[in-house]
Amino acid sequence: MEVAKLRAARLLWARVMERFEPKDPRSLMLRTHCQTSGVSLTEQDPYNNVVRTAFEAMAAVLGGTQSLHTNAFDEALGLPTDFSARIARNTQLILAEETGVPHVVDPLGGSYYVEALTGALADKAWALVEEVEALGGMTRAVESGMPKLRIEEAAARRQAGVDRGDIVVVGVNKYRPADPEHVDVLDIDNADVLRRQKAKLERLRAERDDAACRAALDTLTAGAEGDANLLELSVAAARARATVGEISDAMEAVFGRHRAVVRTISGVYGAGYAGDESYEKVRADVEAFAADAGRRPRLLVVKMGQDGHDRGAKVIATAFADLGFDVDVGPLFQTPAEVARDAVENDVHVVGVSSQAAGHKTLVPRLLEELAAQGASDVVVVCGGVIPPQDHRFLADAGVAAVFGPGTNIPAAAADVLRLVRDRLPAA
Ligand code: B12
Repeated sequence: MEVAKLRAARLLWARVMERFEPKDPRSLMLRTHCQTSGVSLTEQDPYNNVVRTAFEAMAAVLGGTQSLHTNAFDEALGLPTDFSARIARNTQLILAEETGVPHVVDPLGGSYYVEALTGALADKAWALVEEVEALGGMTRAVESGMPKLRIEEAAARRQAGVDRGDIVVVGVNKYRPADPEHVDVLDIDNADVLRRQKAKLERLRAERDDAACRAALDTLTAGAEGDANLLELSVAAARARATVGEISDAMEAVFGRHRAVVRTISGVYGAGYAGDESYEKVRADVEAFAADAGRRPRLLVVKMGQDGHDRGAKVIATAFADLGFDVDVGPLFQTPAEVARDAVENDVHVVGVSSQAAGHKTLVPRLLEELAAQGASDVVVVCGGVIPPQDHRFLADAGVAAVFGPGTNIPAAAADVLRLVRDRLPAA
């Protein structure tokens, strides 16, 4: 499939470029960089990821990529260590130096299957291009939320397939090892990183020519008011040692700041489970809770700190809603205090923190403090996302009721969350 994807992309690129009647025929040639998949890599049985990455890298080369990034096997646990990065690098060296595949142009060209797949993919992708064009182009399409919703639908459908076992993930929903493998994960001291970054900023501000920096930022703001080349002006500001934050502020003064609208989809996850008994059992338990408690269990799914990964949060939100929970979803980049306020205002039973960017050890304890300060320590706090097993104890000690990492089966997690909420309810 990935080989056909690259071949189809090359076809479509040439089709689009032809419209511009390029003077140099090389403009018709698509050059690509590929990264092997991160989302296919698992926390469970992580050495399987070496094999997955090797296959994916091979597919990229067979598809004719010009440049390649191979992911490390500890992808779903944390940032790579020197050990895991070396294996990822060597995967490329073996492909380049031992297999011989890079020496052949389009080695699968002419295969009936790959040609048919390439043609079918090109047609389907072209239909999408036309749909986007009909919306007025990609900028308009993004504004309408269409591409993001399609991605979220695909993610929810795939998650239902994995959770139900229709899509096999070795080591996760089939052939799961009895004794989980222990892997050393790179541990980063967030407080130390913050201290060092602040010191670096202070040094930069002390050493730069402030007048020149201010002038470059003012020119950028003036440029944003007109139709100047903002990239050029931003580069000039960066050369005058302006920070990314200051460069953004200079443009924000004119354009304001983008506020993403949180949209959620419904029914897509549940549809993947139609007629499934264990799924229906969880739904029935949720209904029973609603009957007993007078309202549905209410979950607030949140993203805190500098963490823009929202796919897991969205998948959880749609799946829990399909299972009968009332679900609120917070915006990206919230502070613990904002989350606590939302939890209180929405009177939720449970806050579900989805954390992918390793902020959990800093942000989650603060959230628990904020909840306590706002008189809401009865709210159950659970976490999900990329949280290495060695941090689970730390979070439990801080007051987190459960941690659901990558590979979590959602109906099972929903049953656990429901039980935690029931346990926390005052006895009738
Ligand atoms: C997809 C992805 C991206 C996408 C995100 C798209 C999006 N809109 O979300 C893109 C390409 C944009 C991206 C960018 C970056 N990424 Co990224 N990304 C990933 C990746 C490969 C998969 C995450 C994912 O979507 N998984 C699929 C979802 C469905 O799974 P999930 O989130 O784990 O959720 C499941 C469970 O965890 C659980 N769960 C999750 N939340 C909750 C909440 C509740 C309440 C419950 C009950 C359960 C639950 O249930 C879900 C279903 O099973 C991970 C690695 C990995 N395999 O996890 C890296 C990863 C998270 N990224 C990483 C990094 C470093 C980045 C970048 C900083 C890279 C860079 N230098 O630019 C940027 C930062 C972007 C930003 N603004 O924050 C690192 C974070 C390192 C760390 N934690 O120490 C990771 C771990 C990869 C790595 N090892 O280096 N990334």
